[in-house]
Amino acid sequence: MLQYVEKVYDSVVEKDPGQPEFHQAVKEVFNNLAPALEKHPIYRKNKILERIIEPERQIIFRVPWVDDDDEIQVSRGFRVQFNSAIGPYKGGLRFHPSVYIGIIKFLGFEQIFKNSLTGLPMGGAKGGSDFDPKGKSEMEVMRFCQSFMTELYRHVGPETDVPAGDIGVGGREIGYLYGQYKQLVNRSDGVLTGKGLEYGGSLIRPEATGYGSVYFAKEMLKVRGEEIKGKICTVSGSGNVAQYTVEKLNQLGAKVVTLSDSDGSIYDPDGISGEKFKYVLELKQIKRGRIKEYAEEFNVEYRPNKRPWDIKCELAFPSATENEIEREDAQTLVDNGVIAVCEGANMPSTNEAIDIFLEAGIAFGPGKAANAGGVATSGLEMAQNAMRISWSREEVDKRLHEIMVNIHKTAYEISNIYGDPGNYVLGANIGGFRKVADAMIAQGHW
Ligand code: NDP
Ligand code: 2IT
Repeated sequence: MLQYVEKVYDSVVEKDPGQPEFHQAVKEVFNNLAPALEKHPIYRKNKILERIIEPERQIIFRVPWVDDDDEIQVSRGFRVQFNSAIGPYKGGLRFHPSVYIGIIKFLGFEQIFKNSLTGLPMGGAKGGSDFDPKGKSEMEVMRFCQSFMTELYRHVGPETDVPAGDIGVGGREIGYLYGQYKQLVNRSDGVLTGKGLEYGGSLIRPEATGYGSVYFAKEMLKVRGEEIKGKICTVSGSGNVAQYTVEKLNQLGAKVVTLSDSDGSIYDPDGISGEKFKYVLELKQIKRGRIKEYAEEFNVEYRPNKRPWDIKCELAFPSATENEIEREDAQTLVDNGVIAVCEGANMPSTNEAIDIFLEAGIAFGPGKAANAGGVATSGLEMAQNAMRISWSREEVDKRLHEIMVNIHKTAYEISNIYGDPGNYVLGANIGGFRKVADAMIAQGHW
């Protein structure tokens, strides 16, 4: 890292020492920016690094709610509006007990560059709560969402900040949040994305992150004269992103042999497809059960507390959470002959794991590029809401596909320009950064 870049990075750690995930995300981006800063001194002159690491606004609020035993519970709510240089703040909400300001800042920081890469006018933000939806009744989830929006509504709006889903926030939660927003402002507008189809949602938004991740993998493989068809794939997680990654991989003729959740993973060497895939959707979307039940239902191996990465595969799609591929997992994947790793989750690989992938010369799709299909399709939902129309499945899917092809092209071309062809980490970081930095300069010093 250039000495100057290192100095700015050190100041981040010094100012907020208790936020390791945020430091990790900044380091990953900063590692690649030195050559761009040398080539374009205007960024340093305008103090872009010093400005970009400081969120424009951070909101932390009390979320009181009443549980089914009539007890008052108090959760903590967050919205970090990180950067609005290229458009209204945009990014998901995460409900998970591990949420604190450091997690929201890492996700918000990633979102700035990811949204820039989509080519759509969206700034970066993230929010959420330490509320744990697991094991809560339908009414408890509803009351929590209503209380959360009772504060959040004054900070968001279709031209200001447009939240969406992330871990623990899917169609059900977006519905309750939207209902409460409408009660409070007496307006039907596109303040959230991931809405139900009946009230302004977009076709393909539920599928978009998973589909997009596979479209990105397809482009990376194309460069290497390879294809998805016939490949053995491991997928982690079993939530929204994992489910639609599996669906698209099956459609393209690959075989998916693993899924996981925070309790463990399943290994099905015959492939998770057909009726078995339908069972996963029902298990996770309706029953809200555990992935262990799949192993019991279909008599396959359940591996308690184990991630999928020791299972031999050609393509790996980490789609659960941050830091789920550590150094040893990365080495195991490489030793077992993995060709491509495509990040459906945000920051699933540690920086040490990324180094192993890059050194091994495999195709590595970093999250901010590979999982951008979700937010890109959120951008398409915003566009449809603004026009008061809805596009067909085919129309949205075609646009999503085009966007993923373009993100791949941008990242690949930039990796070439900077002399490290096929390094998508470098390509995505510089590609995402430059548009935001140029917009910040154009709009003056604020
Ligand atoms: P879901 O809540 O639908 O699913 C999350 C999955 O990951 C579950 O299987 C969950 O298991 C598992 N998981 C969550 N936390 C942990 C943990 N600490 N350790 C092990 N497993 C865990 O979320 P999504 O599928 O929407 O999100 C998955 C990832 O994709 C996240 O990193 C998210 O930020 C990212 N992402 C999501 C997008 C979207 O549009 N939804 C867009 C781009 C990225 P369990 O049920 O046991 O908690
Ligand atoms: O991490 C992400 O890009 C998301 N959770 C989706 C954000 C969005 O606004 O659709």
